[in-house]
Amino acid sequence: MQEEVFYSVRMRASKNGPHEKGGKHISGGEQLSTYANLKHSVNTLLEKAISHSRGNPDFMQIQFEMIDKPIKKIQPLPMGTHEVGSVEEGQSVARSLLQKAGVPAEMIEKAYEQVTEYSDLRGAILFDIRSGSRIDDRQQKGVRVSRMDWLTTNFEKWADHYQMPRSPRVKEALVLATKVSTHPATVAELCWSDDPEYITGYVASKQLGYQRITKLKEYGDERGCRIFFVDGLSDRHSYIDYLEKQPLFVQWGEDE
Ligand code: PML
Ligand code: MG
Ligand code: MG
Ligand code: MG
Repeated sequence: MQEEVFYSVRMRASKNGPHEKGGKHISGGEQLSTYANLKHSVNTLLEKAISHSRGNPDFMQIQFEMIDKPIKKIQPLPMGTHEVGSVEEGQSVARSLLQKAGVPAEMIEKAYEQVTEYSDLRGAILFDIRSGSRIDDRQQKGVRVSRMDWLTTNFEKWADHYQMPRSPRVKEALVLATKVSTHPATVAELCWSDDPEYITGYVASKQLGYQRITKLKEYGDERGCRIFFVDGLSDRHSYIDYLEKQPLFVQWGEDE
């Protein structure tokens, strides 16, 4: 039987010009799609970009390209939720989860000192837990994790099973966190949204799973965060290549 061919479909949208000309990041998105479904994928990403709480974009790009490598399938990280009453409580839960995942306390503090500096990047930063410094070379862009998805029917089964909303946001975040944590050099990820109306974030790692924290910033705040804490990264380029290029489907349970 012939394997089905998939396409990576990517969108980025910004305001006051394209990102590379200093525009403000509005939205980004990733899909893996069959040829027959491309129209639907492009529309989903278009819809995401033009109805966004960060504002109306005046630049948007959607592109697709055929995937020429076998697509890995991996199970989603197990999930937990921490209900917190304040940002302070949420951030203290985040710090203790990061420590549990293996990030030394002083490195957590170092990363937090740099959080605001990186809060308007559209991608993630790679933070080395030995040197306490950012080690990607992507400046204002950051690293964009790409070529991943979770088939909607399978995701919805997962969501119903765990009594989670069938939210594309949760799906996309869990897909990304699962992909990132699967690489052996990743110690943990810390993330909260740059969308002003969304204040739940998470800490994720292979051991801890995907640990949601219900309040990591105040409503209205457009400063987001996405840090990958990495260790023993002898080959930074192959790590970034994995994040950007390795195609991967998250799949829950046994069903096809
Ligand atoms: C984002 O919006 O960019 C990140 C959302 C992270 C949290 C999603 C969740 O509720 O689990
Ligand atoms: Mg985004
Ligand atoms: Mg899809
Ligand atoms: Mg966002």
